Amino acid sequence: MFNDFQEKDPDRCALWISESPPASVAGIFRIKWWLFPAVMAAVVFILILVLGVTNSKTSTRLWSAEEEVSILYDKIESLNASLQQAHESIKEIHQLKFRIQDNKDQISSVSAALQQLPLLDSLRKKVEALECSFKHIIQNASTSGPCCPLEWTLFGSDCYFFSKQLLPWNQSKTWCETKNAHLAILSSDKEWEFVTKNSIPLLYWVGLTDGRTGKWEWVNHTPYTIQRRRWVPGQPDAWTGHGMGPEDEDCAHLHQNGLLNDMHCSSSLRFICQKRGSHT
Ligand SMILES: [Ca+2]
Repeated sequence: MFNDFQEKDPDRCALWISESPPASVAGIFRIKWWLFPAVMAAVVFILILVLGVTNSKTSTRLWSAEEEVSILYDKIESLNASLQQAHESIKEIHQLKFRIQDNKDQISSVSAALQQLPLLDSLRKKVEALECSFKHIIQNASTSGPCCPLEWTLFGSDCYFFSKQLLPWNQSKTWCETKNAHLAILSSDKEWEFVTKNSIPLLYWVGLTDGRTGKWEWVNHTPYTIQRRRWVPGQPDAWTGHGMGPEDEDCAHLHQNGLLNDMHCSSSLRFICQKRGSHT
């Protein structure tokens, strides 16, 4: 029966054969021939993709690491600069310390010198007393009255110095003070007469001003009442047209005729110092 079926329906048999043909060795070989390179190409492609992605990730990581290294390098540079600056600051501090020490030594020296000032003043008075004794011996004087330094003139119990140097009023005042004296304070008529006899016909500052309070006073702050007969007529006039500054004329001087005039204190004139005579 089975054979009948094969014989009676050959087309059907052929169809069966074509639907399920037996795999031949050549066919299998052809399939493997193109399949293997394709698989290999796919593998290579995948490998390239994987390597590419991996490489990309590695590159990103390397770039990030480079960035971090660069930042770290900048920080190290900054730290080095800070350290250098700190080093310089330490050097300056050391130098400052030396200077402070040097100033301290100088201050100590000045302090020690200042402590010697009373001794120096005492020595100065002794020298003046000795000078006074010598003067008495030279003059064969029997009295032991007051004495004046060289170039100073004795009148009464005071010594007067008529300068040849010209200075502004304030500097004249200071000059007198360095000689333990003051600008002349004229009290009595005899004193006015003595001083003007020595001052005429030159101009000399005296110790009279209204610059401190607006009222005339002597340099020891003793109030002064204006006596017209002692002043040049029309003075003091507090003139402001001198062009020597905003102040008017606040300082008094003896004019050529021995009378007083107010003048701008910055004017340079001769000056008269006064101090007590020394005793033996
Ligand atoms: Ca005047």
